[in-house]
Amino acid sequence: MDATFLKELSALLPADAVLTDPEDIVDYGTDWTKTPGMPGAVALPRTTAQVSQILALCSRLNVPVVPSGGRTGLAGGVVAKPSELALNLSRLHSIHDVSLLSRMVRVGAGAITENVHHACEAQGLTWPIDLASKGSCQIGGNLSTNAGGLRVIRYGPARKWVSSLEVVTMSGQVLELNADLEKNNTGYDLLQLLVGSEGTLAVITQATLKLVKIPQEVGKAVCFFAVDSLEGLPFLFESCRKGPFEILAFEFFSQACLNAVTAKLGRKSRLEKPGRYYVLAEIAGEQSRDGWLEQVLAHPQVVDATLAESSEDRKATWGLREGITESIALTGRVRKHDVCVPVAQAAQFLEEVEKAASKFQKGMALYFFGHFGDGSPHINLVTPPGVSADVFDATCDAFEPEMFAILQKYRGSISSEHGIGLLKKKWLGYSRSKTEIALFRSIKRALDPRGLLNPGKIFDL
Ligand code: 2HG
Ligand code: ZN
Repeated sequence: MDATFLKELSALLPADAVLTDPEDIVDYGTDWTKTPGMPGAVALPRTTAQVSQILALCSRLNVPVVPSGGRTGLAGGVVAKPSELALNLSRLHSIHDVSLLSRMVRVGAGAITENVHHACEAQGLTWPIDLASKGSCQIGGNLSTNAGGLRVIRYGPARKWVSSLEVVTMSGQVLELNADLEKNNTGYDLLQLLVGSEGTLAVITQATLKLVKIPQEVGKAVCFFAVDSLEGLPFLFESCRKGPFEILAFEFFSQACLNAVTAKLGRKSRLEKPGRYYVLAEIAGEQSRDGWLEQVLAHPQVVDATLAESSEDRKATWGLREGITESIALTGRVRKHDVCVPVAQAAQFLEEVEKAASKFQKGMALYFFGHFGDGSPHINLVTPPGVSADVFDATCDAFEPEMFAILQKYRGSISSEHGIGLLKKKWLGYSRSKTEIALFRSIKRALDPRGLLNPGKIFDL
């Protein structure tokens, strides 16, 4: 990294806020996918003013910048190169008092999501974005990627739960977008443009988050079902939608996922009879559900079911779903896909993908799980035992175009929640037209004319 730049950067920040030792910086150049990366240096500002000065300096000296937070992403969005500065926002972690009147809380981009949940809990409120990575991920990253998580079916993604953003542009200008207004029809919605832009348009430094009442525990239960085929999933979803309760989550996973979790994490299935697929439906409400479960169980596709009502039983059932990513990671190399299709066609789409994958099964194993109720399954491709990394990679390279061609037929999205980052940009054209991508480039140039902010992420300029 250029010596003049490092000298000027060090003059702007306290000594402990600039890291250059390769051992100290290596973790700042990658995310949970472990895509190789190594920034030239890391800056750890504590204030918005410092972020602004750093970006102004980088603009003046033409140094590319990769913003990051908890680095729990799954698309390589924070992967940095030796010519790039990693700008890590972790030290902007303030959490201000919750406003009960407006039901909002102002936080720094580096506030850890779970800490925000804890801070709001005492007031009976929560930020309703619930992610498996909540103990490490940060609000800035949640908003930059428009994170989804386990309760999108009930609350929607992160973009619905933000009222204002403080951001810094590449030239160092600080902007406050929307100022906590509930309504604001004054031209383009820049706040919503920045949510989900993966740090390519501006750097988020603070956010005012919208909160909801913590959902009441009354009548909360987790139904766990085993079904014989993919067709059982829409049947169960429709049955739950018709049921006398509210659905807070509707998740599914395959037998292969259950095997991975039970084997690797030492957990047990909570059902006696195995199925090919499992559904975890979290429900709540005071109305009696007598007879409902029996009626569902009578369907030929439904093999077994159980209802977890106590908080321990609910937690144990959720553990089977929440442990999947970690357990699959232990089985070998993994390629992750987080697609979205219309919910009414999700089972049919998965059937087609399964069929297409059958001729590749010597070199890769297919793991389906995720957010069935949002039409957003996770498709993980995993190395089968005894298969080399090279064979696995070649098999995935051959299968993925087939999978995305199927997705395109359903007019699906190549990313429902993890974003495009670095890893999925070659597939962007399956979900976005040439005209849309050309507009993306125009927007990028308007905010960052020299392409210095998170270069090469989402698309190439
Ligand atoms: C989840 O839903 C996350 O658990 C991670 O989005 C999905 O590991 C994955 O592919
Ligand atoms: Zn997910």
